[in-house]
Amino acid sequence: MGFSTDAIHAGQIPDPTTGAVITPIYQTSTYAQEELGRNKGYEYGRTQNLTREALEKNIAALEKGKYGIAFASGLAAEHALMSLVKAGDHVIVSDNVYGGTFRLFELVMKDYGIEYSWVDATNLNNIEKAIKKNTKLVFLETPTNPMLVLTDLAEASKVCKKHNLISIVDNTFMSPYFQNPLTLGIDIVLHSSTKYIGGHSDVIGGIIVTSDDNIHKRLRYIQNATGGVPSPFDCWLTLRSTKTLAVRMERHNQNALKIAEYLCKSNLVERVIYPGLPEHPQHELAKKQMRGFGGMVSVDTGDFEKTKRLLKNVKIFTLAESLGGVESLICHPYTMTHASVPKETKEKFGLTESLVRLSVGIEDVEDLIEDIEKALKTV
Ligand code: P1T
Repeated sequence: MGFSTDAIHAGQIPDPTTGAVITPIYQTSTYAQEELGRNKGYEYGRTQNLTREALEKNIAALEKGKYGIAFASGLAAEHALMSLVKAGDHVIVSDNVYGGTFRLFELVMKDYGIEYSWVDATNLNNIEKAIKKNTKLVFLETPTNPMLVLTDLAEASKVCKKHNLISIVDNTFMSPYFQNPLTLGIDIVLHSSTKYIGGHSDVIGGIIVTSDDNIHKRLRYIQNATGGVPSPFDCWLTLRSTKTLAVRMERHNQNALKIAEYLCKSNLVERVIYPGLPEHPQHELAKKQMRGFGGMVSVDTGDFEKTKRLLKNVKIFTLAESLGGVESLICHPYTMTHASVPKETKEKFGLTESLVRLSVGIEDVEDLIEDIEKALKTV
């Protein structure tokens, strides 16, 4: 099936009781059991929920995987992934990931005895060099938040397979519409479904997709045992959103490219980062492993005062955390999304105080460009 057909139909069957075309919100914490030891396969809401199952099947299909496992947030999903390792194990992570991922790994999981190495994964030799006897997982984010740096996933998966390591990709920025890491040999895909998958800035969620039976079995067990599950209503909202993912992503992509091109020509900023620009150092890799370039554009004005003016004076772009919604957002990663990351680490990969991250929405692009231009020109 094509992407949009799957997005609209996969995992969704008319309701067995009424024939309702849209999967209902099974808002129940428990299920009546016919007699001791006999039930309809549903015992307790944390363990099984039909709205959640529909969402899991739907996103698994979009990511070309066998199994989806939904969580209450992207970070709850990442936390569950860390249950695949135990004290004394080592995890390799691409540097410059979402600040909350850094915080979870470095400032929480490390205290449980898990060891992390942060590597520049644009060069796969760095992954190979970081491998130790106790390495179990490789966690990659591509393109990264907010520097939009890429890792070659086909090559990275080869390195992981050669050393018997489980590979994980945070695919939040591309959504399943533009990138499918499992088809490039990656074992596990993770999304903050709060972002493009949810698409309307009204729901927090996370989802993991894999085709590996053993990994699925373990994560399904962890989902129930640790309990970070999404509510039936949140699953329903997310399912409603995936139906339009393809059309939204096309428009995000078109708008972001136009804004990136405009900013490149404008002389109002110092640096524009967008994988769809031929100037992006990994533009060829982006074309190879992605089907589009997404809606995220990072811009360095070169001057913190100018950045503050831009953040303050935009009218259509809203100054806020998060991304991937239909409405355009603007953010200051240095003090917002990446506040937990030490100053030196941020500056090492170019995340300066004057950097601004745009989550380009699906409004009329002329209005968005005018909004940025006016704000940049304000003295
Ligand atoms: O917010 P949550 O649903 O828990 O997802 C965490 C997360 C994971 N991975 C990536 C790449 C992310 O960008 C995020 C969340 N990011 C933001 C809130 C942000 O503004 O960047």
